[in-house]
Amino acid sequence: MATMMHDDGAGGLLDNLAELSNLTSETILDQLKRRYEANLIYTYVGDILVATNPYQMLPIYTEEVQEMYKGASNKQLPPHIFAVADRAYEAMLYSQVDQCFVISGESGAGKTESTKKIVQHIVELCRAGNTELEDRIKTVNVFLEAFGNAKTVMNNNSSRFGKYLELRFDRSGAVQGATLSHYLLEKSRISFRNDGEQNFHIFYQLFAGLKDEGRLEHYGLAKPSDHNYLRGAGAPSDEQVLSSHFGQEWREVMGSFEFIGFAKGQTNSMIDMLVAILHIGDITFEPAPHDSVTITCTDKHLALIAKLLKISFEELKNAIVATRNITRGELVTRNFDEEKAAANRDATAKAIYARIFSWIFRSINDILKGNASHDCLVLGLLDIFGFENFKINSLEQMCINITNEQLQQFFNQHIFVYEQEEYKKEGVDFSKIDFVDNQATLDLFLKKPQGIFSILDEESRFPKATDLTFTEKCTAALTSHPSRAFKPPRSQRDLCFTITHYAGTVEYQSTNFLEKNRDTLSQDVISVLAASTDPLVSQLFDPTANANATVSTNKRQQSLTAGFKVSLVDLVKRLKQCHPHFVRCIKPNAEQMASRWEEDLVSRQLTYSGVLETIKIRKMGYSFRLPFQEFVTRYKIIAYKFHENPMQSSETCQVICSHAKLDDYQVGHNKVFMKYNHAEVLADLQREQSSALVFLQKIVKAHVA
Ligand code: AOV
Ligand code: MG
Repeated sequence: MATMMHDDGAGGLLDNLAELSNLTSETILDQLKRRYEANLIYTYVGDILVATNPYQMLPIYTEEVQEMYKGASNKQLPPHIFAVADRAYEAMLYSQVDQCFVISGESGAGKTESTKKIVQHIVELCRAGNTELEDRIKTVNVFLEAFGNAKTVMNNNSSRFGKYLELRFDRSGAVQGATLSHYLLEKSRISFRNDGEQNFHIFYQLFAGLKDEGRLEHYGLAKPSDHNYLRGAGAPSDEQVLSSHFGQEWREVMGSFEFIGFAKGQTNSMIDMLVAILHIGDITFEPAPHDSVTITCTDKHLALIAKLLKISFEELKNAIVATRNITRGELVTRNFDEEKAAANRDATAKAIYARIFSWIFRSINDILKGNASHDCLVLGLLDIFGFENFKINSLEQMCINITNEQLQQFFNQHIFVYEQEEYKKEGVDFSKIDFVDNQATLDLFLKKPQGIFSILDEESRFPKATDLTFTEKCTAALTSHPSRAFKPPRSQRDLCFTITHYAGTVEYQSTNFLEKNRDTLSQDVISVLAASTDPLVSQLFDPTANANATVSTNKRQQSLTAGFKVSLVDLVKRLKQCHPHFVRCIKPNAEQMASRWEEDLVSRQLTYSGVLETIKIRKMGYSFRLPFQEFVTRYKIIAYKFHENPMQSSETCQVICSHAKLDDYQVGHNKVFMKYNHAEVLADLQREQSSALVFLQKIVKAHVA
């Protein structure tokens, strides 16, 4: 790892905080702050990259910079996200082992931007491969963000889903294909948003785009604020939607669909479905006798929805207000009351959107799959939704925060647990470093039968259960949980509880937890949509097709949290198969402003993410380690003559290390343990010796000739 000091003396800025001699929270904060003020947003902690969000475009991602960072592992360069990308790509080729990037940080800290920079650099590194595929991989982001991101109070472009991109390479490093998985789209945003938040970007882009194309009228649209799903405190005004960047973004989204290879007919069906979602949100009801409802919006309105979705008007009307079952050979109709009818309407809109989202992923995967060889190397990039703590937090925030909790645990395992286990196994001297282990908090959610998810699932299956009985059961079972992370509501009848997460204390409102967890869509609605004459609509709702083959939605009968748990386990399994590279994103202020440093906010993030402990373990520990055999093969040239073949033993490794004048290394039972900067020292010496050898061989050759 290249590391550098920018100026001398006590006031110097360190590229790698593991070099700090006086290691305290204050010195770390001081370094990061002064680096941030000098627009040095990247800093190493051993081999981990800390990235502080600059909230402004810095000229550090240009082609020239990219060129400079090619082969960065062997150069003395300041810390950079490109260097991390480069190192992972090199490591993959050198060791022929799959690698992954684990990018963490709270909402708005810069995870998605970091992911994009890594993709940008990796695509550049493997230019020799399938260039069309590389360009497609870069383009995919445009519409994934349009459909999956939205403005929240924490981030104007917040990812409302998690994604894991796997880039596949042949053994020589040429890109062969890519696969994208998505995790838990926050589809509730379609029908409900907290104050100050917006719906998914695509709806505003759609409006502005259709206006520019003069097609609003054709779709029965006029102003964004006419539609329930686009209203609310914090929604952009009509002028803002119709006369802003959204129109341009729409053209980019459409251009990307075309470039990636989506058929025009399918894109058009998708547009029809998006418009239908907005119109579905405007279906209104009034109570009618016998706990039923009458639809109060016009037939014209319903007919428009039916036309857009190419379904039967009558059947749509029936499926929205009631459900029919054949019971013992008889058709039984059960009417919905106002609340149920509204929930059914919103569930329909959310299901259409979620299925479009999954379909986009499936289509991308078909297009990007490339050469599906089994003998390939993988670089995985994980970009999830960051830790959230809003005024009102619901089941979605809970799943988001558990995912972050799980990633923190993955980080802890790698940085602290495995590390210390290996020192012990290899007989290496090491004083133990304590860290905050969050396994008990994960158990509080995930453990059977007494975790929050198990209790929620059990209650969801029980027709008489309510959000209150769920909250009461949690209180009874978990108030004295060993994690001590669960705090019951203040009053017995309150629908809330508090969890102390690794990154902060969050109060969850348990209102609607059961309904959200059941995640049911009326069978009647499914049947109506499956019978659509539009091939895409019917395909998305075809009950016989294995339609939703992506991780988050393939378990259609499962509850939301059961599906979530399966995908979380799958994600961790995949990450464990790779060698991880960690990027920790830091949010410098809550206002999303450039050049603004809020000490408390940063300090809190450094504390909960365990940066101080990480620096300690990186400073004291040995992040670069090689088995004797590999060490001797790579570096024997430093201490031995070309024709010599020393034993691949601990003694030989000692000889090489002392020739290289390494100061603080240890030789274990099977491996040499070195500091993160030793790799560079050894590589320099190895290069020097190799070029001297080549030079000598040339002279000898010339002499003999
Ligand atoms: P997130 O992915 O971590 O939040 P983003 O990557 O979306 O955060 O970053 C939030 C915003 O910060 C971006 O839209 C940019 O305006 C700005 N930003 C981040 N990184 C950079 C950078 N390197 N250079 C310039 N601006 C940057 V969330 O998805 O909400 O958890 O769910
Ligand atoms: Mg994001």
